[in-house]
Amino acid sequence: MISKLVENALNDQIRKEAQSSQFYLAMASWAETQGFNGIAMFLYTHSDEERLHMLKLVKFVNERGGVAIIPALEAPPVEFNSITYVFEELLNHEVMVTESINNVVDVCLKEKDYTTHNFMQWYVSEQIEEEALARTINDKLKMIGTDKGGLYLFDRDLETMAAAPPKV
Ligand code: OFO
Repeated sequence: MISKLVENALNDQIRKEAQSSQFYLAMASWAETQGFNGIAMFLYTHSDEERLHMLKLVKFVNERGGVAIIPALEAPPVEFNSITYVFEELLNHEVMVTESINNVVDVCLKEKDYTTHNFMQWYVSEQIEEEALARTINDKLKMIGTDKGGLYLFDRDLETMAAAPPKV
């Protein structure tokens, strides 16, 4: 059984994962309209992964005697300035999610909830990977700068990455 404080922290995380999925979906859709099909595929896949992160939390909360709350979501932007901006925003968003996960872990420790603490370790590792990936992508984009040929190859690279099966 989870405490009210742990339940609230997990429900807050459910909202953040759902919001991430929504945000990346908007990025994917915009990239698709700009002709970047590989980047769009990568972002669609990323959006799906965030939904799975949310779902995993929903099931855990309910399994542990709490009540998962399916949240209303803010509308994400329709337009993005550039591909560089999209991935800068993605990295900023992941950093915010990492902080939020650390906060859930903190609440678990304060409440001496070692079961939820253990469950959350998957998210801790996942964030290390996601932040690292987002940083690598941002570094590549910095190297590419305004080179159109570079961006074309980058788009193809991300298509290959998107084809990799999701980790759940
Ligand atoms: Fe759910 O891992 Fe990104 O936000």
